[in-house]
Amino acid sequence: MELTMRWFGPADPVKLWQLRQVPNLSGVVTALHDIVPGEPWTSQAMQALRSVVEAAGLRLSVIESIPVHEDIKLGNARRDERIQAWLESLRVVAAAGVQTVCYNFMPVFDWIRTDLAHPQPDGSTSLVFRQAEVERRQIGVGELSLPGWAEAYTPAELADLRAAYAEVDAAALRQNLVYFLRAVVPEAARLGVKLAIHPDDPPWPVLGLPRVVSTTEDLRFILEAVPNEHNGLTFCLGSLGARPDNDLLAMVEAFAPRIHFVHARNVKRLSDRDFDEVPHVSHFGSTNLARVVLRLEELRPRVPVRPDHGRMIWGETGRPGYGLYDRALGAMYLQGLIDAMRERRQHG
Ligand code: DNO
Repeated sequence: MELTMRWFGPADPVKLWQLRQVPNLSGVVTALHDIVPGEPWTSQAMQALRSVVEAAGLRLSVIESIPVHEDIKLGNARRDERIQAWLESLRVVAAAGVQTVCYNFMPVFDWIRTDLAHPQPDGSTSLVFRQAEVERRQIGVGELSLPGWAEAYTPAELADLRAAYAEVDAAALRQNLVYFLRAVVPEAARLGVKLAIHPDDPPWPVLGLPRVVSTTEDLRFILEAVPNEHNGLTFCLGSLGARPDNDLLAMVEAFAPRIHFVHARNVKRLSDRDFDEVPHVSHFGSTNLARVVLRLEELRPRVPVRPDHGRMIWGETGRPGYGLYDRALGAMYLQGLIDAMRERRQHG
């Protein structure tokens, strides 16, 4: 697989020159983070992003994400207009030579954690999720704050959105996803861009909001609803692996041709609905990460993979989950697995 890392643009405390020094890292995963969801991206901004990445000696491999506006997920009167804007962004991304686009279809909140700096026995901190905690807390400003969404809405907007979702159950959300896919996949195919939906994180309904990208059945439904290879998956081991009934190896076997992007990270499940993020190294987590990555390398040798969330180690401070050090360790673990598989392939 192509080794990549995520970069949050010029405001990211982790710099491109630092990523460039991670051995064998070739690709960058990024987005136009300054453009508000729903606004079409401009080719000028996109080309500028590409130039910055290339000037650092790296390749712009994946866009993560073009945000899907809530009007699309809600399926309301403005969805067609929002879809047109999304397609406009997609065309701009394709024109910059990017062939893989990650997106998600989680209502209101993207990934959710209850603690972004939970102390671990070795003195590091990591992101953790406790179901009881999320249910106990009132969501509002300053609560469950997360990089990405906490600042995205005012409390009034949040209340409106949650009220709008009261009308949208899982079946409706699924239909809205199919509507979106039918509108965007043909254009993605024409542009030669692989779309890769990111699974729900965590992969179950949270805060009374439906989620429809969580299980094997969900993924199968999505892939079959629009049977085109440009309608594909981001295989996020950490998201899917938080759920004990998700058999990741079986999912890889079932969906390999449609897996266009891989997020590798490890979680330790403490119960059916509680987990800690742990080092990438296989035996720390509840998933046999090494086995899944080896199989992915075997079946999908060309797709981009990135180490996902890291812990905070060695005194680093920064964006929770996205410091440099532990993600670089994760990158090297992945590189080791990829090399092992290549050796095996070439020399038996
Ligand atoms: C979290 C990420 C997600 C992901 C989006 C994709 O760290 O994996 O925020 O980027 O869900 O749309």
